[in-house]
Amino acid sequence: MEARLQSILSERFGKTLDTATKNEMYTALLFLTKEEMANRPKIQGERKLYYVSAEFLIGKLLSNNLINLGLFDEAKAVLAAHGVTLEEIEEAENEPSLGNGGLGRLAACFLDSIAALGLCGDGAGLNYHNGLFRQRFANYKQQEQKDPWITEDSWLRRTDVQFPVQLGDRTVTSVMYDIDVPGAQGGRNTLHLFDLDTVDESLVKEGISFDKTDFERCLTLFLYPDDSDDAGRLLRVYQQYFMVSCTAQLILKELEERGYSINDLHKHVVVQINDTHPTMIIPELIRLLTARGMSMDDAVREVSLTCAYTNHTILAEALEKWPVAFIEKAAPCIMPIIRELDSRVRAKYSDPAVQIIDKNDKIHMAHIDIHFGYSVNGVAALHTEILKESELRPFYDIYPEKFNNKTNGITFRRWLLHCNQPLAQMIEELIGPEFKKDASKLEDLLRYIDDETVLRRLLDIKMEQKKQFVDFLFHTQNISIDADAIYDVQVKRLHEYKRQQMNALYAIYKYLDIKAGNIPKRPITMIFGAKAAPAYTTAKDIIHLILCLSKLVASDPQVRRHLRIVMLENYNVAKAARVIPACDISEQISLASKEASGTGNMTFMLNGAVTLGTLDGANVEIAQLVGEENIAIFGRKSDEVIALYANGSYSPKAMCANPMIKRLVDFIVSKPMKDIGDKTCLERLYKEISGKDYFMALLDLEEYIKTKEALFARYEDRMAWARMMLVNIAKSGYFSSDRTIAQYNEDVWHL
Ligand code: 26Q
Repeated sequence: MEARLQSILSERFGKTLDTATKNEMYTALLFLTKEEMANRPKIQGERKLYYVSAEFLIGKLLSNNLINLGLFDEAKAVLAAHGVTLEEIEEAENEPSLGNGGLGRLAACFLDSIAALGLCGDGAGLNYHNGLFRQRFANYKQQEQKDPWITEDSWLRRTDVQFPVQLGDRTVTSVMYDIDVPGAQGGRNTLHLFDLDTVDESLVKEGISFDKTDFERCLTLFLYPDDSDDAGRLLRVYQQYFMVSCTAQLILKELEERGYSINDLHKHVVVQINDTHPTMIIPELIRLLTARGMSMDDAVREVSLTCAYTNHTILAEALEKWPVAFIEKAAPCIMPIIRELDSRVRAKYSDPAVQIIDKNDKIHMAHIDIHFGYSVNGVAALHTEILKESELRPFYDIYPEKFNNKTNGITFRRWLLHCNQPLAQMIEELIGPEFKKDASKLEDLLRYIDDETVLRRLLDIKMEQKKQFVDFLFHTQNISIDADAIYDVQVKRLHEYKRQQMNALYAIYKYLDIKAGNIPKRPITMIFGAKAAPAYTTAKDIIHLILCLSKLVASDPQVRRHLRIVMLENYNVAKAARVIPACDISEQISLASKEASGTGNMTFMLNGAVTLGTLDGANVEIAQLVGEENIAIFGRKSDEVIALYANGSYSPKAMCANPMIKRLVDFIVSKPMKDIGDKTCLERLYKEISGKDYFMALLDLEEYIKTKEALFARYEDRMAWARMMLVNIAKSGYFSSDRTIAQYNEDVWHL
């Protein structure tokens, strides 16, 4: 490898490994890795999966690719011999933030696992020129900046594959870029990202706003452009139709190249629809098949046997419904097909709840997937049960055989082998290397449950990771924190149902308690990281609250020794890989029934954090695996919450009858807070929480505080804590995305 790197550096930059800059070294490694991947055979199969998704939150790829190519250790050694670390080199890589959060990161983990299992499956999505915005803090508020990531040398490979797509009354020509996905055991798959050559990056001037009228110039400029206006919403439909039309044309082109007939589509192709954003692939495939001479009946049947749908959310506002007029304008070719599908449903079922086009002329995208796909899955056991019993109940009554659960997972190659190398090394010393291929082998760690030397090493590794994080935080945000404190971490997208505001109310509780003279046994560092959707006012107000609290605490010499509140700026995949290995307590505190699964909860567990959480999403399965003595569970159960919504009896005003709760909520608009922050934002948030509290942050607040205090107390018995860490790591094997993908393949894909 050393010789090849030297030759790339000399050819391209006239440099050597000792004279090259870090950027040049990165580029040399990028070239070498791309060449290695290109030399690998494509994974082949009789049946091919297309995982279609509007998001692929792949994050930086260099280390992940090196690991899968088996070149990671060698690369580290070569660099070390020249006085640099791979970590330093990786800083030169831009992070492709091509996703919002969980759903996009899941798609990236899945691509890694599909390739690792040697399954023939490609991803298909859009080549956004800007990822999710870059977050900056100014005046204790979030500001959004564009986040371009494509440079002359990147992981993208331009292909000569082009397709015509009719958008509105114009026909555009797509261009396809490919990113190789190497499998950990050999071979490679591909992520296909579609784009338009006419897209004009100079359209973006200030922040992230741009003229949305000319879709040929702005189609793939941004991931989910702000949809607070009609132009934004319409652009999103253009994006979705463009994505699925290109994918459908690719599928049929490859089917033909592989020598199969369109009449056998479902025998050779399976399409996994990642939430409803790619739903239009169903009518588009039907359209293309009928255009090739297939009858409507046959096309509908063939496509229905080919497509499978995953639901990722039960929040009403996230269930996509598009006005007929939008589809008519943006994707006129498929509107007749959607009407045909709607009339087929009407002919069979009279229940308005299962119809595709409702009485307000809105198209329910999920209904298309459920009627005209062969599989519907939720992403954690509880979530799937809620889909069957309440959210999608009328559909479950019609098609019980279509419903199945696939509990999410994460790729251990990125979330252990890469991000926590000391831990991976220790595990290998203790139980051998098999866990790298079969994560369930991690259970062998339980042999060491009473081994004090092992437990102490576990604590030492955590301390080492915390020190690294201390350096990182200082270097990136100029904030100094103490590695001896308890690190209590909540990092995820900002949403009221995830209840960052409840955690902030805990911070107020702790602040006031310390002011009253109750000094905690050990300092506590509360770490937050979250981006708020640009148009989501309450979410932005919660960020403002956290940043103001952070300032209040940091500037109080009496308090800051015992409590710190840190908000990570621009939380992304790279920052996750830094903070998760350093975490002691993983905050998974969503309102029960609202978090479909969560995947951060799994990543923290794998890295030896103890979960403080509600019985929501995959937390339920974590609790079953580790046992109640190795997790801190609190709060109302999902059925109680569902009942509260059903009978409308929840009232934040009633909760404020508790003087302790009232005091914490009132503090949001207290003088010390208004002296720091923006009165309008704080008052608006106060009104929201004390008057509406739609996601019931106050409901579980008291129990949350008690449970958290008790968990902090348990931290003091270091051996007992290390034992909890060990059990969590040992039991996390179930959450490997290799397991999830094996189950999709077994039950749904049959590749
Ligand atoms: C909806 C309507 C209009 C425009 C956009 C959307 C939209 C955009 C993004 C709806 C949903 C999303 C993203 C959802 C998501 O990330 N869900 C998360 O998926 C994870 C992987 O399954 C789960 O672990 C999380 O629990 C779930 O919140």
